[in-house]
Amino acid sequence: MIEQGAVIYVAGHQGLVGSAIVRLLQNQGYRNIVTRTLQELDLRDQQAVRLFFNAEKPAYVFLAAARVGGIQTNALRPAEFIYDNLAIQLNVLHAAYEHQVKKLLFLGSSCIYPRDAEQPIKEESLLTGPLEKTNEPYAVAKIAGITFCQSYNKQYGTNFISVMPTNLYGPGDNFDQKQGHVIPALIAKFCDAVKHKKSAVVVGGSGTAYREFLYVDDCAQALLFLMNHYNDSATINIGSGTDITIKELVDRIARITGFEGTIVWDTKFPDGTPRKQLDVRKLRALGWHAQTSLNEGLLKTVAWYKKHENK
Ligand code: GFB
Repeated sequence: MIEQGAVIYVAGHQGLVGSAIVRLLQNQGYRNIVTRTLQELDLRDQQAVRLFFNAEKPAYVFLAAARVGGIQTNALRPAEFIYDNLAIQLNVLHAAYEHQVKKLLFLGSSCIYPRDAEQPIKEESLLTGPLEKTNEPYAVAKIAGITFCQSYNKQYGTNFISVMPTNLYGPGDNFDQKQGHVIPALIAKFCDAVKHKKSAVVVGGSGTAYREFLYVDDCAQALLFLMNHYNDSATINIGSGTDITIKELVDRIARITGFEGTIVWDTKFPDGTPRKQLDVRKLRALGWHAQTSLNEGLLKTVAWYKKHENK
């Protein structure tokens, strides 16, 4: 278990997952939480990262810093996705080893699995088939991070665990209608349409793709649970265990935001991988399962967005 007075570094504390981890650690009474904004510490700068670890000497690290984005931003910025994610991982993981960090949790993503993996996707499916093209640079970077953790654990005896969450959403997400993932992008679109009394909302794809979603505060609970109870080099999935079609998701978000106009499907927009539901039996066997239903999570996220949208 993380000792109450331990120095805990949360890399990426202003992002969706990082901010949820900080909220949870604070609620649990941890007081020695170290964070740095991008302006204070660019994790792509190896020397700056080394100086930071030397100064702060964290015992535990949650590596939740990454360049992330929805399907379209992955397609538009492949070079930034692979460079930034590889650079961040290389610098933080190596510095954690050099500075004898007690334990590090590396955050991957469900998009690391083969596009046509058997559903629900088991951890063992990794590298058994071609990746989904729309987010291959990001997936390759994350797979490199997993191999990095496993290699350092083997050669140097580090304790770096690699966890693979499904699609996450919730307070603190990026609600940009173009750059965001599907749930925040749709919430922003529908709230905007209701606010400005628009008669139609354009949504992407065919609506036939399936996606699994996990509320980010549930994910933070799982991350702390694994930091305290999981010490194996093998990856472990984190998910809600259920998935729905994008069409069903669109209908739910329209209903929750009170939009009653027309929904227009932009079928030129990519559907991405047809399905990527995670097999979460390994995590459930350890004693953790998600608490927040999709409806409850969507209600909380829409309320949060309305309160913060013009901040
Ligand atoms: O979250 P998302 O953008 O990415 O979800 P992925 C895309 C799915 O939602 C596709 C549909 O099937 C889209 O056709 N969709 C419908 C929309 N309307 C919209 C919209 O307005 N915006 C967006 N973004 N999608 C991501 C990876 O894949 O999964 C990331 O790109 C990361 O790197 C994340 O791994 C977990 O779920 O397809």
